[in-house]
Amino acid sequence: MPLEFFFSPTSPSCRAVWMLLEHFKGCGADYEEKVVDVQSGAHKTEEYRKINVFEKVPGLKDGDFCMGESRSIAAYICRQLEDEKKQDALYPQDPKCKAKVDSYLYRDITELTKAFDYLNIGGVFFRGETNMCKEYEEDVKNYLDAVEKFLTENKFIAGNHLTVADFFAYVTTGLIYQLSENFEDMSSYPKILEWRKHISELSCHKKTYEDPMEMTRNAYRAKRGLQ
Ligand SMILES: N[C@@H](CCC(=O)N[C@@H](CS)C(=O)NCC(=O)O)C(=O)O
Repeated sequence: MPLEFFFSPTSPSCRAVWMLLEHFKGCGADYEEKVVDVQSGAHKTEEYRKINVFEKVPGLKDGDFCMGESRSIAAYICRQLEDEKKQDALYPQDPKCKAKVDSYLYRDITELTKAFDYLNIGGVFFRGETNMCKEYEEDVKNYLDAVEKFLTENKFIAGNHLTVADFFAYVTTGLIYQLSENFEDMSSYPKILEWRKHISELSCHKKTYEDPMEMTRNAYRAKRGLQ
């Protein structure tokens, strides 16, 4: 039975997991896409609560095992689909390598929330507001500086090979870079640009990142009255 992935294609919380599943699909591990219509409240039904009791996307079903929370879903998927002896695993077994990945994943929860606050995602999409919240701009810059530093020291976020941390960091940095007009010029972040180019060449990129992100960007800009 393939893994069943419950998600909304435009949700930033789902995107890294979707990229990961599509990446594994490219290596032969299939999964089933189950789109959850969050707009119509499909995540608040009795049926969906069996997948994720917190009524959030993403959710995952593996036989009769169900779980929520994107970062732990990503770790679980890797444990199920990766060869445990693999040296360059997306979710490493080695305690120190795994700790570096986990360390970014935990931090990413805060950084994604700050990016949401800065972009005023709630206000723009649900309350008719058109402003970003500039008071969070410094936090967002500090985050990008930290990512630039990681990528100056190593080729990827948590070391010298691609891991799940890269998928999550790609989504969070991308929200800032692609939605905020104040970060369109990323020339002071050359390592981030080089790393993003590398990830954009993965076969999962167009379907699970580029196309849905373009929809998100168009919707966000239209709501803010920008062209
Ligand atoms: N920490 C959770 C966050 C999930 C989350 O907030 N998902 C949003 C979509 S981006 C959602 O389900 N929103 C629906 C709601 O809150 O009613 C994760 O990473 O999985």
